Amino acid sequence: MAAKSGFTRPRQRSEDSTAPPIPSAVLYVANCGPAVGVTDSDVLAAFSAFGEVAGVHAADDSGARVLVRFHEPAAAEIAMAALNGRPCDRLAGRVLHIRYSVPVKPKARTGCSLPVAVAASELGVPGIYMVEEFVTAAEEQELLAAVDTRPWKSLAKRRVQHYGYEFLYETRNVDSKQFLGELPAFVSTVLQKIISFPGVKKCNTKLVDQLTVNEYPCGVGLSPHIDTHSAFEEMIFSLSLAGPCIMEFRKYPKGSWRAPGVVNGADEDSSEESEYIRKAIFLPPRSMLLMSGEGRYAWHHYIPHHKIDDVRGQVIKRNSRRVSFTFRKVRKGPCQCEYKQFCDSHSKTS
Ligand SMILES: O=C(O)CCC(=O)C(=O)O
Repeated sequence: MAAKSGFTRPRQRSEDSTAPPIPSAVLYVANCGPAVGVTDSDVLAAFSAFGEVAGVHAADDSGARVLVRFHEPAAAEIAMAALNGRPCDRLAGRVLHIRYSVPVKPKARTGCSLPVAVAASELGVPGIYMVEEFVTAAEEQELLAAVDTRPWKSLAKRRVQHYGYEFLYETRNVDSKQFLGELPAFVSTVLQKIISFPGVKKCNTKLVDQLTVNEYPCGVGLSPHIDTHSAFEEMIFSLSLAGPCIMEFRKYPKGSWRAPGVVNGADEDSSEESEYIRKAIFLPPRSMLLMSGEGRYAWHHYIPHHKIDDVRGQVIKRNSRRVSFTFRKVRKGPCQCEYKQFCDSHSKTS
């Protein structure tokens, strides 16, 4: 969406920067969008009070950030002064966080496609494990049928369901005090099987207690992100159903953790660092992926927004949908990982 609109999230300004932000006619508005109950027409009504609005677009696939494009930069400036960090009457007192948006930079062409691993042992990312045919075709159909009879929540480009704890896209965290209940019975076979998954560390309590089901239509992927350390424990399992995809892992050598909603979940065009290590793995339907250790804590994972994937010269079409079941365990205290520069718990205590 950001790429379609031609604008994206501005760079994070360093704290000691004294340069004022450069005004533009396009505002990047956080805490606003369908995931937080605000429709495009609500946004239009709220911002039209300051000048003629040329369009409202999703800023990324979070459903909680939009781009508001004015015809005149002066109108954007007035809206910014009136609404940034203040309750907006026309949006039931919602506090918006607004910055001037910037044009999307053309992507650097590498000239070569990324080799795609078909086994975790070939991937070269520590802590990543993958098992093919983790569930049978019959179990896959049962899991899909179970979620298809339950209500979906629509985000900008995909649909989700949450069990155990609600995942909050605005903060990329959970409210650990709001327990929704045990994980549903339809995943009990999966839960039994993951105990003996390669790479699983022994655990005296439940291995997982939160489930996010994602349904991606063909051509839709997921923005690069590291799951917030303070939200979830070390092991994250993701079961692919209904269709295949490629998952890319990115390590930013100078990478650091930034506030949720700024880098975590940012759209793919807004990476601030151009240099990073890229690795990719093919995830067939019915495969289970475990992200743990360095691969979970220090590498971003990302699903490219493709309709077709090139796996070692073989063209693999994405299906009409891919449904993933991501199992995580909600963290109850601060994260004690050794990857401090990626850790929000560390940044809060230091
Ligand atoms: O779809 C997947 O396999 C991964 C989902 C994921 O990373 C997420 O929900 O944060």
